[in-house]
Amino acid sequence: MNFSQGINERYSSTKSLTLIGHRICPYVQRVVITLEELGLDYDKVDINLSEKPPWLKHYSPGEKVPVLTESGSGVLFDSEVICEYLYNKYDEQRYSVKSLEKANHQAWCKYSSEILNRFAQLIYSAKDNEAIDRQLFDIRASIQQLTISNFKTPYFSGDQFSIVDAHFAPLFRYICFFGETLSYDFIGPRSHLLVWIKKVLERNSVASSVPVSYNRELTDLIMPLNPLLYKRIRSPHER
Ligand SMILES: N[C@@H](CCC(=O)N[C@@H](CS)C(=O)NCC(=O)O)C(=O)O
Repeated sequence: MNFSQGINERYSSTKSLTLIGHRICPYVQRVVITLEELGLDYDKVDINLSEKPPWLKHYSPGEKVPVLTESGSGVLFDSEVICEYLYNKYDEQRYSVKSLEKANHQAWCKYSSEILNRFAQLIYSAKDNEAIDRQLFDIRASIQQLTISNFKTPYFSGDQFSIVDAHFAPLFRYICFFGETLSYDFIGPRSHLLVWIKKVLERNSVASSVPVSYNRELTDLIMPLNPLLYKRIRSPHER
């Protein structure tokens, strides 16, 4: 029995693709969006990250989600790698994309991960007001870099939604959530980035990649992890 059969049997999954994920994880969202965009049939199994199943370490050395299993093929971890694999295997248009453009896409996907990781640091590591402010400032600076970048609209490559949009989608969701709840302006007025963000967040695959109670679930997640950030989210003008 191979690894992927093992997971499929554990969760009585009948589909060829099974995504091991978490309800609101931004990295998992990227894979859900990609699977939806490519019209693939899959099962999603959400796990509790505070009580990780013991088998997770066999599939993902950092014991992180997402993990994707494909019966007959094997198991993959890491959202960037999983999305790249899926696009390369299942998107017919991807074959015509030139290698330089593919490499350029990968670089942008990596940049989106850098900013996403800063948001993770904000939630998990910035435990006093100074650290929170510094982290917000750094995130804003990385996003400002984006605003001067030469991407097209409405999506990153123009009219076609691409792997880069799938990578930025959860980041855009964070920008909206923290921008609104902390009354923090990450972008500034009149940026063409706003067009891109709006268009991506409106997309069906993106909107349906999180539960409708996403904002409350994210707030509940932050509460025990970072009580000060939680307080600032609840009362943004009180310090
Ligand atoms: N670089 C990884 C990051 C994945 C990641 O950090 N996932 C988080 C959930 S949002 C996780 O599994 N955390 C569990 C842990 O760190 O213990 C990816 O892109 O897939």
